Amino acid sequence: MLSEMFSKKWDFAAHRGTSFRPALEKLRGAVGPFISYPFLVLGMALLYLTSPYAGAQGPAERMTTPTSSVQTETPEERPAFTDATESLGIRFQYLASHTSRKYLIETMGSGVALFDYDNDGRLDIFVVNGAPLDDPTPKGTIPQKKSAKEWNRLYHQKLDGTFEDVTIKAGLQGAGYGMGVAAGDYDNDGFEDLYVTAYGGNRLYHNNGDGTFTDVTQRANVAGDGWSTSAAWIDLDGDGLLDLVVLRYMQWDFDDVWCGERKEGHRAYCHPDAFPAIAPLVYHNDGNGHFTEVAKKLGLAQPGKGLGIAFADYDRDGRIDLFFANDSMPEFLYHNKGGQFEEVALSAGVAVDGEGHSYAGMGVDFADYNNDGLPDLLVTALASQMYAVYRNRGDGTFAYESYPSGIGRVSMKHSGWGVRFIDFDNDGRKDLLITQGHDLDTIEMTSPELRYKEPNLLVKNTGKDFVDVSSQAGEVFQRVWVGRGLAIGDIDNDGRLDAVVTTNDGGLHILKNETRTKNHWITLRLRGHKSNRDGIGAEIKLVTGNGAQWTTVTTASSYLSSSDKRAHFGLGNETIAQQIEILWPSGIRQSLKNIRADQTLNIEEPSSQ
Ligand SMILES: [Ca+2]
Ligand SMILES: [Ca+2]
Ligand SMILES: [Ca+2]
Ligand SMILES: [Ca+2]
Repeated sequence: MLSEMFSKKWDFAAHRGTSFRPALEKLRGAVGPFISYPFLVLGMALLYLTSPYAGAQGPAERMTTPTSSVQTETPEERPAFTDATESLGIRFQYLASHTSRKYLIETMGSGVALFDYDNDGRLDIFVVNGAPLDDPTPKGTIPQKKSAKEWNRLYHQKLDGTFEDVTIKAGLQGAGYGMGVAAGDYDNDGFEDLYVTAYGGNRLYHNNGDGTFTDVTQRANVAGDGWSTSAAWIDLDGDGLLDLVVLRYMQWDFDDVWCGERKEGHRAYCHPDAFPAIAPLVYHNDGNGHFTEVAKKLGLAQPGKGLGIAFADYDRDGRIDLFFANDSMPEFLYHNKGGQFEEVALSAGVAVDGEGHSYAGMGVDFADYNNDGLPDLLVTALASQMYAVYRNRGDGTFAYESYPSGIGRVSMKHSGWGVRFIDFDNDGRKDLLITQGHDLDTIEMTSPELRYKEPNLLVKNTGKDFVDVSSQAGEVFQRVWVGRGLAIGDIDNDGRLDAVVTTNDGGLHILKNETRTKNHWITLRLRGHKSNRDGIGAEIKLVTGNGAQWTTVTTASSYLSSSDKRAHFGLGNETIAQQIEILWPSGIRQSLKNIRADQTLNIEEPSSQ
């Protein structure tokens, strides 16, 4: 009870720039974790009474207790996604160049972005492609694209909802063996720019606003080297300019290493343990088109095996924190101390699983699934490891809840990559969409109960637990792919979140959400002025008669991919959002009242509170 009160009050007490954490840490250091709670709760309660939130609808109950506002699914409501790729005019094939040498790079790609590059209000798609590999490929090789079939692709969504390939006009054919992509307007000119990661050097493309992009990598100083994976745009120091965090997988080269049985057809991709970890690249945006690498300076240079990145202010101290999903070693949670970061995953309870084991952390999302105002974590992993669910307790620590949440049961035999919490049925509770498929194409020989190709996973958040609803959600969830990237966004602007999925050495798939529901929704497109133009890092609280929901504006999370920056909320049967509170990265707070449902709202950052 006490901890429940604590976690509820924590949100109400949160003010950007006002940190309660040092006080908490001091108290804990002095008197231990349990004795400090009453003091803290008392303080929080006082703050609550003087807070602008006092008297507002309280947050919904946590996952483990049934909520009073649960809406039972009526017979006519049914989850449904269809594969609309071909009918929308997209034919893409990812070239992974699998070889007999089983270079690890072949099985990891690739990523996809959903973003609106021409500001016509319709989401466009950018997909990353590989490059040809020789068999064997000499050590030290940086693979290069040689023909159009290896190009990255930009697809523009036309007025009628179909897509046209505009890669050549845009100048986005790319270079090298691509991995991931991150969209963000780094120069605040109103046009989304693209950062594309690869093995052997990354590229930054400035969006010129006329349908063309310019490769500004050298001038911007953001090429990096080694094997880059997921990247995220986020303003780390609050100067209104998006900085860039680029994860790297490992110290790796085209060495001819045999892993798996020394038997014809049994050679396998090597375990990450065979390669040393490596630090990420963190680029500070200097504001003049130039970036400076600051990973070490910011305390973010701990070597890892980074595959997925997500961010949220988990301890509600007003500063965005970072989570790096590492493969087969402890995960990293970087607490933002204001200018410096401290890696706290172990003490926060998110470094390992419930039994203290590390696992193959791949994709990640950092979002509040139980509507208590505290961002939670989901990290995908390989089959027989379970996806990790970490529920934010509100005291700077997380509870490993893969079993009680139901995620353990639905993920035990699967290997997950891209993941996002999405409220696909607009009932006000964040569900989950996950791309799946093993990294080893030999897995069925060594583990006959597991599968290399797997269907995507759709998991419904019932308010009590997570339930696998894939089998009811359409034929597309019966199809088996080597799923990798996943980006989320409302592609047809009908109020239902759609998805784009990439597959290793396979096609790109548009999953159109055709869920039948009478539920209402609101989508918010933020435009920052003092803050970064995208509003990335803004925290939004939306209150309806059913309770409150929270989200952090981001294009990151998932795996190698970049999602629509617009914030989407399902409103259930409510037709009005009584209140929308936005905490901009600048610290400016904005409050909107009685907003009509079923619309996309453009929100400008006010010049002051
Ligand atoms: Ca567009
Ligand atoms: Ca721009
Ligand atoms: Ca924080
Ligand atoms: Ca839902």
